Amino acid sequence: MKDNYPTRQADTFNIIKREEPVTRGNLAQTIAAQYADFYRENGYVILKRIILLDSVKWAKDEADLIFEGVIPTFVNYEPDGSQIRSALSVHHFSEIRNLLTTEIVRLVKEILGSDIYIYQSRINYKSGRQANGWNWHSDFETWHSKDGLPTMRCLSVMIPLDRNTEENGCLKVIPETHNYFISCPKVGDLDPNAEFSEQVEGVPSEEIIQDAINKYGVQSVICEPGDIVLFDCNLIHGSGRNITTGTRTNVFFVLNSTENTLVDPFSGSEHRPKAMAEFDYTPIF
Ligand code: 6CS
Ligand code: FE
Repeated sequence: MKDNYPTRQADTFNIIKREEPVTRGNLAQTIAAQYADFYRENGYVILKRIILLDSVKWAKDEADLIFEGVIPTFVNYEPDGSQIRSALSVHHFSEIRNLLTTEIVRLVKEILGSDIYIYQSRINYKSGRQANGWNWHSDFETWHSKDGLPTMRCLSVMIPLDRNTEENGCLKVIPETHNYFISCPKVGDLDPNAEFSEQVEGVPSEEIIQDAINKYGVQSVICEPGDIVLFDCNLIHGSGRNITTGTRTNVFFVLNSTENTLVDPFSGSEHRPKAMAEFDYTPIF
């Protein structure tokens, strides 16, 4: 398959214009026009009070059991190994899965204009003071090069189980950056787990990030239980450390179009573990 977004192959940065549309379906039926426009223009949107607080509470209890190791799943550790950073394949657990309501699925199907399946599900814990942040990156840059995700017909639904604040390291986004692909240099063959816990490859240069910030600014995605955040797979995002003593637990469902299933990784490496990029393309409803 032709590679429209080559990355991690040369030793330079390169900016490529996005080819595919950000939204496809008739969103007017599922979401107020101003939210649809905001998402298309900025690459993300916060939808307030979408999920019942009871559902969030039950999911948080389940997330705690996963963090404590009572419920086993594929986990990824902080770079210093001190604690769990992310738990993956969490859509197999009922209370977590229940967060992804039929209304959310219907909305995402409308945005992507097709059936969808779960590409990746995870909980990012950022539990207390040892928790590190994330460097600026586009998820699509990793997923395209490492997993063989062909196009940008994919997005993340973030569901906060705790209030997300500046102090505990809320998600930060650079609006409008979803419209350009930033091709990054090759760094080396990193272990997928190491790469998952600390984005080293696929990080745009400081100059490119500074230019984007000068143009579009940085938005802090302050949100709370009950809300959801949708963000495009190519939006540049990152986050800071958690400097509080509390937790900042967020669930992510990465939803991909069934018309955008995986091919061989474009950077030529082996596929990552399936918990990072599922091969089960069964549509969800
Ligand atoms: O590599 C991944 O798939 C994950 N890593 C980061 C830093 N962001 C999103 C994604 O789930
Ligand atoms: Fe990310």
